[in-house]
Amino acid sequence: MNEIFMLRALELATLGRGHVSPNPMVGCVIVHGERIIGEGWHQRYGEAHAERNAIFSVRPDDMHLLPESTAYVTLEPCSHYGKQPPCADLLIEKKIGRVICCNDDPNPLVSGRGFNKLRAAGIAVETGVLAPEGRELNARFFTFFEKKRPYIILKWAETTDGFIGAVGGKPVKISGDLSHRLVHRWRSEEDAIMVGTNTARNDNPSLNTRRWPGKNPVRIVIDNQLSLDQNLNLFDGSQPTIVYHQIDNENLADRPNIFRSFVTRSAGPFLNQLLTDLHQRNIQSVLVEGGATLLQSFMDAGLWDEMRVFRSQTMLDKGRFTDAVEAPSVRGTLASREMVGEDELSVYKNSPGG
Ligand code: AOF
Ligand code: ZN
Repeated sequence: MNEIFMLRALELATLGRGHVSPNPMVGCVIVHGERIIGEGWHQRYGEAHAERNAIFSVRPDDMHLLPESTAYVTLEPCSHYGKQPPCADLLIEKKIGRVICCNDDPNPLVSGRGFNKLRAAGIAVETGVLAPEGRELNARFFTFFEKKRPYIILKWAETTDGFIGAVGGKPVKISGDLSHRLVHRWRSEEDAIMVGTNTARNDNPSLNTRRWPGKNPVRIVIDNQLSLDQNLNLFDGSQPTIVYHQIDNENLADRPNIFRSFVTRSAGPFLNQLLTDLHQRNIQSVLVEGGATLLQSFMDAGLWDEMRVFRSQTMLDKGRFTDAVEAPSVRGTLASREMVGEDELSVYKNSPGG
């Protein structure tokens, strides 16, 4: 039965998707005997945690059952005062009988302390139930705290003959309309979107979510020499844009919503420095949308968690585009494959379950 109730808690947690980052998605089910008497989830960043919502969903008539009930929570209850008071304290105050979780909270403010607090109050605690499912649900949150970098998704569209575009030319349309819309949805689910210099210059992308009703992520562009035209859509100020460059000049004037961030040549690999900076800015996930050089450098450094590749039915016909750019070759384990309109979408993961 433990797994069935935990599956329900995991399902509730997903209702927070797109609204709780950089917090994790968390769900909670309160069970008396075999009856669910309360349910809740973390609905919005800064607002009540899952346990609080679940406890206060219990009918007044059932409140006295809490000491004989079990709270199934997808993550270790928190023990600290953040934007919300500690969930462990609430569970203790309400005298919950038992707490069962999927995973320990990797956030150093909590990690282990939530469980210790509960145990010290005499509450039975069990963790590790559906642990892989819990980690998968919050892969971004776990990667952020464990690897000290954002979760990285590499995304591209390639033609049947294996090309991703042309070097200097106008953008070539590769994937179809449904895929395009899906990418806007993906953008709304991540904290940031990143492109390289050539993509910013040639495609002049807006990198927003205008085709999906979700939030707009932070935009990131690599512009080593600060050579990009300031009239590009990326610099329209509609969303924050972080520019990583290697020009050491303290006098660079920033504009509202444009943040220039210097990456030195001497202090270690560029990508590592960039990811450390993003970690410090509390960015938990990045969708890297190209071009080929940037995607390849993430792959070569082993710094990626997912690849999402559209294969379209179009041919680039190398005869017409002498400067056609070959798509990177995929790596990792195939996690899923489906059709999106006319395009085939394959998702690869760097580590199983990660
Ligand atoms: C829980 N239940 O539903 C969530 C937890 O600033 P705060 O107070 O919202 O705290 C955020 C941290 O609390 C977050 O980084 C994570 O460690 C934990 N999230 N904990 O017990 C929840 N969302
Ligand atoms: Zn909490």
